[in-house]
Amino acid sequence: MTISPANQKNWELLEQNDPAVYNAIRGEEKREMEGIELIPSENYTYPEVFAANGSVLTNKYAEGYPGKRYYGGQEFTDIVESLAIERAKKVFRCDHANVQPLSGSPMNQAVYLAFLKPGDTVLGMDLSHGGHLTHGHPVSHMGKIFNFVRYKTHPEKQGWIDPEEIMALALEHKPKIILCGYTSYPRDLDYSIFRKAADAVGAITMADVAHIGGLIAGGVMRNPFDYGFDIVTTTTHKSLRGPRGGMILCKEEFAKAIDKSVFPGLQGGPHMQTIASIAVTLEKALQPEFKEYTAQILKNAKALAETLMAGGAKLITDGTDNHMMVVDTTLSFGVGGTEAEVALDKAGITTNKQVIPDDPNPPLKPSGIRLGTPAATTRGFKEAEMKQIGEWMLDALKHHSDDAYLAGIKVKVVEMCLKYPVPGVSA
Ligand code: DSN
Repeated sequence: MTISPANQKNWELLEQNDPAVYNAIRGEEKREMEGIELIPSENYTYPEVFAANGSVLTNKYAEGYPGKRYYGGQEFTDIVESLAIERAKKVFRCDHANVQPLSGSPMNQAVYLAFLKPGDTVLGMDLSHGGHLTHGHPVSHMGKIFNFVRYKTHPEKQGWIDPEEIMALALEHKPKIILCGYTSYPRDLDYSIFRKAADAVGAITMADVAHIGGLIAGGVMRNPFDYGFDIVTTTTHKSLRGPRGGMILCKEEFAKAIDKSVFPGLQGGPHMQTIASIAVTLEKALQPEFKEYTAQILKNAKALAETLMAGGAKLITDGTDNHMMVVDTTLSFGVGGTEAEVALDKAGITTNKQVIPDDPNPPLKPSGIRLGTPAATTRGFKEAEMKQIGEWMLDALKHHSDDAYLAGIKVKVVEMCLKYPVPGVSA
């Protein structure tokens, strides 16, 4: 990565004046360079995003929207936000884009608050079956303000969504919003099921595609707008590879209410350094290489899933259509999700513990782990490396309490990782 003299000086100042923070950042760089990142919601962003995200735009307040701001000095902030909006509309083929949500939770909250009154009903996916906290989990504020009815995956169909249940729940509860999307569901969605249920009860359709936003942008997974969806939300840092942020994309008829809900309804000044970074990310997503990248994410996920299943791992739904796998480590290897996460960490492979559908165990001690391939693919790993990683994982899970054995795997992991630079980080 080329570092400008001023930028280099900034790092020197940080090292001198706050060595504790400086060293923690350097430690994280080393961790990212030496380990295999399999948390499905994480990625390595672009060098250009590091530049935009660490730029002077962090100094600027820009409440409002391009051409209609509450502070002066907006000639450059208007340029970056307009670019981000136009590129988002092109990438996702939609009428309108709001690029100001600070991240995933506020983006979903802004949609609910735009269209619902307290007590109104939303139909969304249960967290333990693949949904997200903001999809109405009782511990979330949204779950307390609105009446969320939560669908689960089919108990006899290996964790697959049950179309009949969606329609039956819609007819019974008459939600104002029908929400689909997930954080731990390893399949694509048939959006027409949700559209049909919404049409039957006059609901708004909303898809939270945070995990698969990049895969939709690359054209390798279905786009909810092709199925008549009204609103799509996505974070920008997962499969899209951008900075941490969120976007709300919608049909024209919802645009005004969405914009008003984000600002001034929910947020104040947008983070312009993030918005510039989102613009950079979306320009990348429009290039042919991005399509190849996203296709490789899916190939890598299949290669990893097949290796794990061949070695005795039970995957929820017995495979994957997207970038993600949920492994029942308890059933497969007699190892709980927490122990599996710790053992894999010791082997240099980062995953996260994960509840499985109808998990008998609590979220901090769940039955499985969740894996994904966006970060590994960014690094340049292909099917052969994924197969090797799968073998190491199987080995680590079978020797989960043997620290010396796990340390031996880590040596091989580090050796392989150092051959594949982390963009914007490795020299
Ligand atoms: N925390 C994200 C994930 O890991 O899926 C969702 O917000």
